[in-house]
Parts: sequence; structure tokens; C-alpha cells
Amino acid sequence: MKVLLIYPEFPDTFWSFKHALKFIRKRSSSPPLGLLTIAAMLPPAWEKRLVDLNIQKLTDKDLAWADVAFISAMTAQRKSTHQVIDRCKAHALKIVAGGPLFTTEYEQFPLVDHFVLNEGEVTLAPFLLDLERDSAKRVYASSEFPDIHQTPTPVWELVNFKRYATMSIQYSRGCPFDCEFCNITSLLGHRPRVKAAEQIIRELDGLYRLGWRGSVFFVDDNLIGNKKHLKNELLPALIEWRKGKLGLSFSTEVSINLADDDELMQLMAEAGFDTVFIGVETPDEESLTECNKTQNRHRDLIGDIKRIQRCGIQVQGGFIIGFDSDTPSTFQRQIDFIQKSGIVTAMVGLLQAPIGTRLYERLKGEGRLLGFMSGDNVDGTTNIIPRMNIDVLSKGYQTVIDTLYAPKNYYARVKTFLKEFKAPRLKAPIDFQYLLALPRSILHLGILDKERVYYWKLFFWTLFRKPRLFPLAITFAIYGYHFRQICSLRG
Ligand code: B12
Repeated sequence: MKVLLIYPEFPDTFWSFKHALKFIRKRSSSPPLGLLTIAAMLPPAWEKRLVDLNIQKLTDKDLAWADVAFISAMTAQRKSTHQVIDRCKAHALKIVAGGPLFTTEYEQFPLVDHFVLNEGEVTLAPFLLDLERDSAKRVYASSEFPDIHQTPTPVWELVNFKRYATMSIQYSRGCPFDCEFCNITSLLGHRPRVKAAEQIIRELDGLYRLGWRGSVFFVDDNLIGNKKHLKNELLPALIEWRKGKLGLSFSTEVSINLADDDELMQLMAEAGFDTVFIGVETPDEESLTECNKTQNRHRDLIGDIKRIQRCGIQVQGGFIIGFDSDTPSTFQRQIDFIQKSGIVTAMVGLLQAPIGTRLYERLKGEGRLLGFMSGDNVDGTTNIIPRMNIDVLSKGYQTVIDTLYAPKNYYARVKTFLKEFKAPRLKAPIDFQYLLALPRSILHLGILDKERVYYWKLFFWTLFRKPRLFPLAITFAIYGYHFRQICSLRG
């Protein structure tokens, strides 16, 4: 059997980092981990080929080669997914589909032959068995949250490393918290399920052996969901593994209570984590109560963020506007908060209600739902009828985005962050594309860009005041360019 593993294209969004990746000649941030994991669960005799539309084209030759297409996608890839399905069908290819897009809305895809939904660890084996007997059903779904100790190492060999900025691995699934708008607990459960430390070491060994020295994103919903296992098993193993090795800095997602545990922060920094994404959402207590973000309540959120930054861990943040308790004064409070926090990469979205969340059910009951979400949570759209007048909300939201990413404020935030941040000790080998990003940034941001004055101010300030953070400052200048392109596409 010849299997074509297809990952549809993401639109040009906040998270695509498309405009920034050009500076390091990369095409996409990371490869599709779901498909690489599924590939490892297929019979070894099957031939496999990966086509990630974010780095390459899907050719007629690929389609003619294959016996079957396996497609994975999230909601943001909906449009490209429909196009991929049409092309496969034009080649009379059988289609098997899985991953979050199909798990949440498979009914929208009548041309797909087989849906293997939820976690592949439970649904793939029965499908393969039925396929062998020529009696495969249309839908395989399960409400079971499997033990991931048996999850195999992703087939890294399918990946063209040169095209990606980051590699992904996954240590845990699920989150112990219960935020009203988040679908993670319905998709992956409340009890964080973890892999054994040896599994992670095996995955990292695989990447290292194949020559990967760039960054690695632990795609966990909340890495610190099971602190005990993390502190006693994984982090000590990572610290040991790192000895004598170069590169492979780590990033991940955590909850704000990381700031309560100095030992954990130190261990994470020592293990090589230099960036965490945190759902901060809002500085307003009332809105935090409304969405049941209990872990963020009654805290000095700015103080917490700075404590993490001072340990050598950069904080990226998710923010939401449009809670029922939000008022027009919320917009300025969000701006002030984000500026003060030094969170450079601030993903600010309008509240949306994903299927499977308690928010979705509540709003359905109140008659306040408007169909499906777009899948891009920072495109300024929502599937909710908000309490605030929609025009006031949309205009206020746009003002927040425009203000945060205006060069003056953006570069000020970078400086606020660099003043607080302790440079990590990690040693990385020299990568020429990253070196070349400097002259490219000088040309595009320091000479051609009309906002060049801010670039040069940061350039010299960092060079003289924080020389060890100079590469990071240039990276932020490049990110800023990407964010401005996204804002102007929308504005
Ligand atoms: C890494 C990640 C990203 C990366 C994607 C990198 C990449 N190239 O894939 C980045 C940072 C770009 C990203 C962005 C976004 N993401 Co995202 N992301 C994740 C995250 C944290 C991990 C995904 C992953 O690799 N998981 C590990 C693999 C092993 O799991 P998996 O892909 O689900 O695969 C398993 C099964 O689904 C199944 N399976 C998957 N594919 C297939 C295919 C076949 C054929 C079969 C049989 C089975 C199968 O088997 C696998 C093993 O069990 C998930 C949350 C999560 N825990 O999954 C959210 C998640 C996928 N993201 C989500 C969202 C909403 C977004 C954003 C809109 C922003 C945001 N709020 O996070 C943007 C949209 C993208 C854009 N550019 O606009 C949602 C998607 C919801 C949906 N219905 O589609 C998720 C589920 C998080 C959530 N809270 O809901 N994301």
C-alpha cells in the first residue's frame, strides 16, 4: 500500500509566521506531528510519503503514485482541506481523514471515505483491521482517552528538516483546568496523560541523530499539568540528556501557576526551556471569573510574568476580548497590561465558542451562537452574539491590535522585555540562515522599511546594553514585521 500523508495549507495568519520565516529561508514553523505519529502506527511494509502544503506543492505525480490519502487538519486549514479533497477525488483516491478539524465537524466533508477521529491510538487499529477484511466503516470515533505510553516515536525520516524553523514533540495530553471557552478538556480530557521520560529521550535522540539542532516545541496543552512527573522524571532526564549536546532549545505551553514554583522554573530553564505560551486572557477579575479561569484569579499577573522572564524563560501570551463582563474600558486596560508585561508575542483574539465547550452550550441555550468559528482566532471574527454592541467591540478590538503592533509600542514592549529577561545559557551551533537574517533584516527593516528608526534604536540599545540578547532583539524586529503584515492584511 502506498500512502500519501497530506497536510493542507494554513492561511496567512498570526501563527503562520510566514513573513518572518522568509528571513531565515524557512517555509513553515513546524511539521504535522499528528501525521508523523500516525505514520509510525501504520504497517511497516506500507510505503509512506509526506506532502505538507505549507512547504511544497501537491503534484499530480504524488497523487498518481498513491493508493490512499491520509489527511490531517485543524479548523484553520478548512479551505485548503476542501481543495485537497477535491484533487484526491479527481484522481479517484480513497481518503482517510483524522485530526481536530474532522473530529469536530466531519459531517461537513461528504467526499471523505473514512473518518478516523479522536486519538489515533484508539481508532486507527480497528480501522486497519476492518480495511484488511475489506469491511471498513465510514466513521471510527471514541470517547476513550488512551494511555500514551505506547505512542510510537514519530517518523522523523519523512520530514524535510531544511524547510522548518522548529520540530514538535509531545510529552502530555489534556489539562487539569476547566476554562469555559477551551475545547482541550473535551478533546483530550482533564487528567494529564504523560509519556515516560524514556519515550521523550528516544524522540529527541531521533531528532539529534538526524542532525536537528534547532528549537523543539513541546506541543503539550499544559506541560505542568502533572508537576510531580515533570519534576521527578522528565526534567531530570532532559537535564542529563542535554549534557555535551548543542542546540535544541525548548518551548511549550503552561498555565500561570508556573510562577508559583521557583524550583520548577529553575529546572525548566536548566532543561533548556526558553519560551512558554500562557493563556493570560484578561487582567479583569470579573471576566476571569466568568470564564472560570480560576488559575489566573487573585494574582499579580504582571509580577508572575516578570518572575518567569527573570528565570530566562520568555512568556508569550494569549488574550481574549469580548467576554460578557467586558466593557468599552476593557480595550485600554488590555493595551496597558500587555505593554507593561513585556509580552512581545501577544495573541489577542475575540472570544469564540468552539464546539464541545461549556461556552458553546451556554450560548446555544441563550440563542447567541452564529454557526462555526473561522478557525483563526485572531482574525477579528466571532461566532458569538456579544453583549457589547458588535460594532463597538469590533472597532475596539481593531484599536487594540493596531496599538499593540504599531512600531512605537511594539519596540517599546521588546525593550521592556529585554530589560527583565535573563539570557539562557544554552549553546547553539552556528546556523548560516540565522546569521544571514541579520543582513536581511538590516536591508528590509533598517533601510527599506519606513519604520527604520525604531529598528536602529533597538539595534544599538541592545548592542551596547544587552549584547547577549542581540540575536533575540533582531528576531523580535523580524516578528514585528510579520505581525504588521498580518495587521495590514486585515485592516
Ligand atoms: C502544535 C499546535 C499548533 C501549531 C501547529 C503546527 C503544525 N504545523 O501542525 C501552531 C502553533 C501553528 C498552531 C496554531 C493554531 N492552532 Co493549534 N494546536 C497545536 C497543538 C497544541 C498540538 C498539535 C499537535 O501536534 N498535537 C500532537 C499530535 C500527535 O496530535 P494530533 O495532531 O491531534 O494527532 C492525533 C489525532 O488527532 C489523530 N490524527 C491526527 N491527524 C490524523 C490524520 C489521520 C489520517 C488519522 C487517521 C488520525 C489523525 O491521531 C494523532 C495521534 O493521536 C493542538 C492541541 C493538541 N493538544 O493537539 C492545538 C490545536 C490543534 N490548535 C488549535 C487552534 C485553534 C489553533 C489556532 C487557531 C490558534 C490557537 N488558539 O492555538 C492556530 C491556527 C493555525 C493558524 N496558522 O492560523 C486547536 C484546533 C481546534 C480545531 N478544531 O481545529 C487545537 C486542538 C487547540 C485547541 N485548544 O483547541 N497550533
